[in-house]
Amino acid sequence: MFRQSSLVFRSTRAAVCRSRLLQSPLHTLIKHPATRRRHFHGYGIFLSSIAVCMALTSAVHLDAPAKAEIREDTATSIPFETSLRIPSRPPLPTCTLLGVGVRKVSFLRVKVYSVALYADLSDPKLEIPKTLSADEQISYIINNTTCILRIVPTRSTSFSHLRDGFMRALYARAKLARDEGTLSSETENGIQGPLRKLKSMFPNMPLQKHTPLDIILLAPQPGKQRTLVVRDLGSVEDSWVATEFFQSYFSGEGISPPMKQDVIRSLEHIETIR
Ligand SMILES: *[C@@H]1O[C@H](CO)[C@@H](O)[C@H](O)[C@H]1NC(C)=O
Ligand SMILES: CC(=O)N[C@H]1CO[C@H](CO)[C@@H](O)[C@@H]1O
Repeated sequence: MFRQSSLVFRSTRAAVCRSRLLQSPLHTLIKHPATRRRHFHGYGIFLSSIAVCMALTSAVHLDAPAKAEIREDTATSIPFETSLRIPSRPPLPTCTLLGVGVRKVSFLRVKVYSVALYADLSDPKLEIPKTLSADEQISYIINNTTCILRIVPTRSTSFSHLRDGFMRALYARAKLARDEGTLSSETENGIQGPLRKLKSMFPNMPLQKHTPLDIILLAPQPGKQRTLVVRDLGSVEDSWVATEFFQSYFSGEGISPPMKQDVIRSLEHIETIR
Protein backbone atom coordinates (compact mmCIF):
# COMPACT_ATOMS: atom_id res chain seq x y z
CA MET A 1 0.00 0.00 0.00
CA PHE A 2 2.73 2.46 0.96
CA ARG A 3 5.02 2.55 -2.02
CA GLN A 4 8.39 3.32 -0.63
CA SER A 5 9.42 5.61 -3.45
CA SER A 6 6.35 7.77 -3.01
CA LEU A 7 6.46 7.79 0.75
CA VAL A 8 9.70 9.59 1.28
CA PHE A 9 12.52 11.23 -0.52
CA ARG A 10 16.15 10.28 -0.58
CA SER A 11 17.92 11.23 2.54
CA THR A 12 20.93 13.02 1.18
CA ARG A 13 21.66 16.30 2.83
CA ALA A 14 20.94 18.08 -0.43
CA ALA A 15 17.55 16.44 -0.68
CA VAL A 16 16.66 17.38 2.85
CA CYS A 17 17.64 20.98 2.32
CA ARG A 18 15.92 21.13 -1.04
CA SER A 19 12.74 19.73 0.36
CA ARG A 20 12.67 22.12 3.24
CA LEU A 21 13.26 25.09 0.99
CA LEU A 22 11.25 24.26 -2.08
CA GLN A 23 8.38 22.23 -0.68
CA SER A 24 8.16 20.10 -3.79
CA PRO A 25 5.14 17.81 -3.41
CA LEU A 26 6.90 14.49 -4.11
CA HIS A 27 8.21 13.89 -0.63
CA THR A 28 5.59 15.67 1.40
CA LEU A 29 3.41 12.66 1.99
CA ILE A 30 4.29 12.34 5.61
CA LYS A 31 5.29 15.82 6.42
CA HIS A 32 5.30 17.77 9.57
CA PRO A 33 3.33 20.99 9.44
CA ALA A 34 6.09 22.67 11.43
CA THR A 35 8.85 21.58 9.04
CA ARG A 36 8.70 24.58 6.79
CA ARG A 37 9.06 26.83 9.83
CA ARG A 38 11.76 24.79 11.49
CA HIS A 39 14.56 27.22 10.97
CA PHE A 40 12.59 30.34 11.68
CA HIS A 41 9.99 30.00 14.34
CA GLY A 42 9.94 26.47 15.70
CA TYR A 43 7.32 24.72 17.64
CA GLY A 44 5.74 27.70 19.37
CA ILE A 45 4.24 28.98 16.15
CA PHE A 46 3.07 25.49 15.28
CA LEU A 47 1.25 25.24 18.60
CA SER A 48 -0.18 28.71 18.39
CA SER A 49 -1.53 27.79 14.96
CA ILE A 50 -3.20 24.81 16.60
CA ALA A 51 -4.66 27.18 19.16
CA VAL A 52 -5.99 29.35 16.35
CA CYS A 53 -7.45 26.30 14.61
CA MET A 54 -9.01 25.16 17.86
CA ALA A 55 -10.52 28.58 18.40
CA LEU A 56 -11.94 28.54 14.87
CA THR A 57 -13.18 25.00 15.22
CA SER A 58 -14.92 25.61 18.49
CA ALA A 59 -16.51 28.75 17.08
CA VAL A 60 -17.92 26.76 14.19
CA HIS A 61 -18.84 23.48 15.91
CA LEU A 62 -19.84 24.49 19.36
CA ASP A 63 -21.11 21.05 20.24
CA ALA A 64 -18.16 19.09 18.79
CA PRO A 65 -15.96 17.37 21.38
CA ALA A 66 -12.71 19.22 22.03
CA LYS A 67 -10.32 16.99 20.07
CA ALA A 68 -6.94 18.62 20.24
CA GLU A 69 -6.31 18.96 23.95
CA ILE A 70 -2.78 19.61 25.09
CA ARG A 71 -0.79 17.82 27.78
CA GLU A 72 2.53 19.06 29.03
CA ASP A 73 5.49 16.98 30.05
CA THR A 74 5.79 18.17 33.65
CA ALA A 75 9.59 17.84 33.54
CA THR A 76 10.09 20.11 30.52
CA SER A 77 6.76 21.97 30.00
CA ILE A 78 6.85 20.76 26.37
CA PRO A 79 3.25 20.43 25.14
CA PHE A 80 1.80 17.40 23.33
CA GLU A 81 -1.55 17.05 21.61
CA THR A 82 -3.63 14.30 23.21
CA SER A 83 -4.79 13.22 19.77
CA LEU A 84 -2.48 13.19 16.75
CA ARG A 85 -3.34 12.93 13.09
CA ILE A 86 -0.35 13.15 10.78
CA PRO A 87 -1.35 14.12 7.26
CA SER A 88 -0.17 11.57 4.71
CA ARG A 89 -1.20 9.66 1.63
CA PRO A 90 -2.52 7.02 2.13
CA PRO A 91 -4.00 8.48 5.30
CA LEU A 92 -2.72 7.60 8.74
CA PRO A 93 -5.23 6.96 11.52
CA THR A 94 -5.75 9.38 14.37
CA CYS A 95 -3.58 8.24 17.25
CA THR A 96 -4.20 8.71 20.96
CA LEU A 97 -1.58 9.88 23.45
CA LEU A 98 -0.72 7.01 25.81
CA GLY A 99 2.18 8.51 27.71
CA VAL A 100 4.73 11.29 27.83
CA GLY A 101 7.98 11.69 29.73
CA VAL A 102 11.48 13.06 29.72
CA ARG A 103 14.62 11.37 28.47
CA LYS A 104 17.68 12.16 30.59
CA VAL A 105 21.26 11.11 29.91
CA SER A 106 24.51 10.58 31.75
CA PHE A 107 25.23 10.91 35.42
CA LEU A 108 24.44 14.62 35.20
CA ARG A 109 20.85 13.68 34.34
CA VAL A 110 20.68 16.24 31.55
CA LYS A 111 17.20 16.54 30.05
CA VAL A 112 17.61 15.72 26.37
CA TYR A 113 14.09 15.43 25.02
CA SER A 114 10.48 14.79 25.88
CA VAL A 115 8.98 11.78 24.19
CA ALA A 116 5.39 10.66 23.77
CA LEU A 117 3.84 7.39 22.64
CA TYR A 118 0.69 7.51 20.54
CA ALA A 119 -1.27 4.53 19.22
CA ASP A 120 -4.30 3.96 17.03
CA LEU A 121 -6.88 2.55 19.42
CA SER A 122 -9.85 3.02 17.07
CA ASP A 123 -10.00 -0.55 15.74
CA PRO A 124 -12.63 -2.41 17.82
CA LYS A 125 -10.80 -5.65 16.97
CA LEU A 126 -7.81 -4.40 18.98
CA GLU A 127 -8.59 -6.04 22.30
CA ILE A 128 -5.69 -5.82 24.67
CA PRO A 129 -5.93 -8.87 26.94
CA LYS A 130 -6.10 -7.70 30.56
CA THR A 131 -4.44 -10.94 31.62
CA LEU A 132 -1.15 -9.77 30.12
CA SER A 133 1.43 -7.94 32.23
CA ALA A 134 1.90 -4.20 31.62
CA ASP A 135 5.03 -4.88 29.55
CA GLU A 136 3.19 -7.47 27.47
CA GLN A 137 0.25 -5.12 26.92
CA ILE A 138 2.64 -2.49 25.53
CA SER A 139 4.22 -5.15 23.33
CA TYR A 140 0.73 -6.25 22.21
CA ILE A 141 -0.14 -2.68 21.13
CA ILE A 142 3.17 -2.33 19.27
CA ASN A 143 2.57 -5.68 17.52
CA ASN A 144 -0.97 -4.91 16.46
CA THR A 145 -1.55 -1.28 15.53
CA THR A 146 -0.15 2.00 14.21
CA CYS A 147 2.11 3.66 16.78
CA ILE A 148 3.95 6.98 16.84
CA LEU A 149 6.84 8.18 18.97
CA ARG A 150 7.09 11.97 18.98
CA ILE A 151 10.46 13.20 20.19
CA VAL A 152 10.86 16.90 21.04
CA PRO A 153 14.39 18.04 22.01
CA THR A 154 14.61 20.35 25.00
CA ARG A 155 17.79 21.91 23.63
CA SER A 156 19.26 22.20 20.16
CA THR A 157 20.82 18.93 19.09
CA SER A 158 21.60 17.13 15.85
CA PHE A 159 20.01 14.32 13.89
CA SER A 160 23.24 12.33 14.17
CA HIS A 161 23.18 12.58 17.95
CA LEU A 162 19.64 11.19 18.08
CA ARG A 163 20.54 8.58 15.45
CA ASP A 164 23.43 7.28 17.56
CA GLY A 165 21.06 6.79 20.49
CA PHE A 166 18.53 4.94 18.32
CA MET A 167 21.20 2.67 16.82
CA ARG A 168 22.73 1.88 20.22
CA ALA A 169 19.27 0.91 21.53
CA LEU A 170 18.64 -1.36 18.52
CA TYR A 171 22.04 -3.05 18.77
CA ALA A 172 21.37 -3.62 22.48
CA ARG A 173 18.02 -5.23 21.62
CA ALA A 174 19.74 -7.47 19.06
CA LYS A 175 22.37 -8.50 21.60
CA LEU A 176 19.70 -9.25 24.21
CA ALA A 177 17.74 -11.39 21.73
CA ARG A 178 20.95 -13.17 20.65
CA ASP A 179 21.82 -13.93 24.28
CA GLU A 180 18.29 -15.19 24.93
CA GLY A 181 18.46 -17.32 21.79
CA THR A 182 15.47 -15.59 20.19
CA LEU A 183 17.36 -14.02 17.29
CA SER A 184 17.82 -16.56 14.51
CA SER A 185 20.93 -16.17 12.39
CA GLU A 186 18.57 -15.73 9.45
CA THR A 187 16.88 -12.74 11.12
CA GLU A 188 20.24 -11.40 12.23
CA ASN A 189 21.55 -11.46 8.67
CA GLY A 190 18.27 -10.02 7.40
CA ILE A 191 18.35 -6.95 9.64
CA GLN A 192 21.84 -5.73 8.68
CA GLY A 193 20.66 -3.99 5.50
CA PRO A 194 17.61 -2.33 7.14
CA LEU A 195 19.77 -1.20 10.10
CA ARG A 196 22.27 0.39 7.70
CA LYS A 197 19.42 2.05 5.82
CA LEU A 198 17.97 3.45 9.02
CA LYS A 199 21.35 4.76 10.09
CA SER A 200 21.97 6.50 6.78
CA MET A 201 18.60 8.24 6.85
CA PHE A 202 19.53 10.93 9.34
CA PRO A 203 21.10 14.01 7.75
CA ASN A 204 24.22 15.67 9.08
CA MET A 205 22.21 18.65 10.27
CA PRO A 206 21.21 20.33 13.50
CA LEU A 207 17.78 19.76 14.97
CA GLN A 208 16.49 22.89 16.62
CA LYS A 209 15.19 22.94 20.15
CA HIS A 210 11.46 22.13 20.40
CA THR A 211 11.27 20.77 16.83
CA PRO A 212 9.40 17.45 16.87
CA LEU A 213 10.77 14.33 15.22
CA ASP A 214 8.07 11.73 14.56
CA ILE A 215 8.79 8.03 14.22
CA ILE A 216 5.84 6.10 12.84
CA LEU A 217 5.26 2.35 12.97
CA LEU A 218 2.63 1.50 10.37
CA ALA A 219 -0.11 -1.01 11.19
CA PRO A 220 0.65 -4.66 10.35
CA GLN A 221 -0.55 -5.90 6.98
CA PRO A 222 -0.92 -9.61 6.27
CA GLY A 223 2.09 -11.09 4.51
CA LYS A 224 4.11 -7.87 4.71
CA GLN A 225 6.96 -6.56 6.78
CA ARG A 226 6.13 -3.75 9.22
CA THR A 227 7.23 -0.32 8.03
CA LEU A 228 9.06 2.24 10.16
CA VAL A 229 8.82 5.82 8.91
CA VAL A 230 11.09 8.56 10.15
CA ARG A 231 8.94 11.50 9.22
CA ASP A 232 10.38 13.60 6.38
CA LEU A 233 13.53 11.44 6.24
CA GLY A 234 12.78 7.92 5.04
CA SER A 235 11.38 4.50 5.81
CA VAL A 236 12.52 0.95 6.45
CA GLU A 237 10.45 -2.14 5.74
CA ASP A 238 11.56 -4.75 8.21
CA SER A 239 9.38 -6.10 11.00
CA TRP A 240 12.24 -6.71 13.41
CA VAL A 241 13.77 -3.24 13.06
CA ALA A 242 10.36 -1.52 13.00
CA THR A 243 8.92 -3.16 16.10
CA GLU A 244 12.17 -3.35 18.06
CA PHE A 245 12.65 0.39 17.61
CA PHE A 246 9.45 0.84 19.61
CA GLN A 247 10.13 -2.05 22.01
CA SER A 248 13.50 -0.52 22.87
CA TYR A 249 11.71 2.43 24.47
CA PHE A 250 10.00 0.07 26.92
CA SER A 251 12.73 -2.45 27.62
CA GLY A 252 13.56 -2.62 31.35
CA GLU A 253 12.97 0.78 32.93
CA GLY A 254 12.60 2.26 29.48
CA ILE A 255 14.57 4.92 27.62
CA SER A 256 12.34 7.42 29.43
CA PRO A 257 11.17 5.77 32.67
CA PRO A 258 8.51 8.48 33.27
CA MET A 259 7.07 7.89 29.78
CA LYS A 260 6.86 4.14 30.37
CA GLN A 261 5.15 4.66 33.74
CA ASP A 262 2.72 7.11 32.14
CA VAL A 263 1.83 4.56 29.44
CA ILE A 264 1.27 1.90 32.12
CA ARG A 265 -1.10 4.28 33.96
CA SER A 266 -3.00 4.88 30.71
CA LEU A 267 -3.35 1.13 30.14
CA GLU A 268 -5.10 0.82 33.50
CA HIS A 269 -7.98 2.96 32.25
CA ILE A 270 -7.62 2.37 28.52
CA GLU A 271 -11.43 2.14 28.02
CA THR A 272 -11.85 5.76 29.07
CA ILE A 273 -9.32 7.13 26.58
CA ARG A 274 -10.40 5.09 23.55
C1 LIG B 1 5.14 -9.19 19.85
O1 LIG B 1 5.90 -9.72 18.80
C2 LIG B 1 7.20 -10.16 19.19
C3 LIG B 1 7.95 -10.57 17.94
O2 LIG B 1 7.18 -11.42 17.16
C4 LIG B 1 7.08 -11.28 20.19
O3 LIG B 1 8.35 -11.70 20.61
C5 LIG B 1 6.27 -10.78 21.37
O4 LIG B 1 6.05 -11.83 22.29
C6 LIG B 1 4.93 -10.22 20.91
N1 LIG B 1 4.22 -9.63 22.03
C7 LIG B 1 3.18 -10.23 22.60
C8 LIG B 1 2.53 -9.51 23.75
O5 LIG B 1 2.73 -11.29 22.22
C1 LIG C 1 -4.33 -9.28 14.24
C2 LIG C 1 -2.99 -9.40 14.88
O1 LIG C 1 -2.00 -8.99 14.34
N1 LIG C 1 -2.97 -9.96 16.07
C3 LIG C 1 -1.76 -10.10 16.84
C4 LIG C 1 -1.77 -9.19 18.01
O2 LIG C 1 -0.64 -9.40 18.82
C5 LIG C 1 -0.54 -10.71 19.31
C6 LIG C 1 0.65 -10.71 20.24
O3 LIG C 1 1.78 -10.20 19.63
C7 LIG C 1 -0.41 -11.71 18.18
O4 LIG C 1 -0.37 -13.01 18.69
C8 LIG C 1 -1.60 -11.54 17.26
O5 LIG C 1 -1.41 -12.34 16.12
